[in-house]
Amino acid sequence: MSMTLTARTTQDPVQLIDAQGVRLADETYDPLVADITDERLTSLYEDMVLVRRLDTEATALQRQGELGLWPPLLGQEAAQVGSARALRADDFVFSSYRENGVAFCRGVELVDLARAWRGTSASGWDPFSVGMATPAVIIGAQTLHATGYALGCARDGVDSAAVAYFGDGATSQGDVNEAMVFAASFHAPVVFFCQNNQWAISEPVGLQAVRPIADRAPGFGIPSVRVDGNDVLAVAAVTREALERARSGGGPSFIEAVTYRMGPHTTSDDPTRYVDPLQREEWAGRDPLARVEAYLDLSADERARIAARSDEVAAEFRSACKALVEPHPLSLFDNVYAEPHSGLERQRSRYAAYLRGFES
Ligand SMILES: Cc1ncc(C[n+]2csc(CCOP(=O)(O)OP(=O)(O)O)c2C)c(N)n1
Ligand SMILES: [Mg+2]
Repeated sequence: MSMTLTARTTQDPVQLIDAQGVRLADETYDPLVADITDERLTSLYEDMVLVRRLDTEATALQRQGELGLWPPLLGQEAAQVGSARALRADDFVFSSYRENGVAFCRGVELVDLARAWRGTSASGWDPFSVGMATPAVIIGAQTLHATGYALGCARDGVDSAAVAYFGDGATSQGDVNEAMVFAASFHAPVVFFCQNNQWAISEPVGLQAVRPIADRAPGFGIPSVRVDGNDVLAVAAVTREALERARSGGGPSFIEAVTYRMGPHTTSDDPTRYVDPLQREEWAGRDPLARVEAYLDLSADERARIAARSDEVAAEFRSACKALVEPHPLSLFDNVYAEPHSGLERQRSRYAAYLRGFES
């Protein structure tokens, strides 16, 4: 497993394993991943295989009418696993709907993930048990939550960090820009982790960003880095660097993980109407799993063990999903306020009367 020295400009994404599986030496980032031996890289690879299998199963479950919706993360496994595995348990993640691979790494129970996307709970899981808030569907809102949480960490005097995950499209949203202003002004220990998957639904990134997205952050006073988002090792390295900055009082960082959304925006989308198949094919050649497979050259036994484990995860997810009990419609009104609320009570009783109209 040879190393080739790479020369990098500020525009070039950080890359430690290229698309062919060649390990590239990098004097800045190699020390940050010196402890990631082949054994630990195999573990990251296993995570990516499991996450991909889970994603495929979830997409199939939606097609079979078992999930209400699923936002596939096919192609973005390295960005999610590499960053999530760089976190400590006491760090806190604020994500969008796309980060189901991050949720898996944080230890969100499969049944909780299923209930969020089957729509049998108003939320999904207890955020404090896994250090990850439930997904934000309001584009970019979670960057403000992360910044506020990070300021809380600083005031508590702990060295935990908050990480906000969001997409390329979200960087044009006001919330994200406001979050960066606050984070920079108050040195919040927050990492802005942008997965540039080249699309905001059907809008290509070039329509809203004439320069690399990472270039926006320095204008707010936030250091930024572009990383090959399909290179799990490089993603781990830049995330560790950003976390270290946050922990040591260096304030916020911005990471642009350059990747590609290989599937639809969600299961409600038909990307064949706007994706150029040649572009997709080009990105297929940069697959995040294939390059680690080429680099590690795993034995057939090891591959079989990982494949079997991934089938177990998929089966567990499927059975947990199908066993979920449909909630009573009136449960929608539970847990909205901690104390009785007359306006809500009025709505509840009207809705109860409406439901009674269906009783024969
Ligand atoms: C405030 C807000 N505006 C619009 C939408 C509709 N919407 C849902 S996903 C999406 C595109 C987001 O793209 P990006 O930030 O790149 O994330 P990706 O889906 O690619 O992961 C939009 C506009 C929304 N959910 N919230
Ligand atoms: Mg996007």
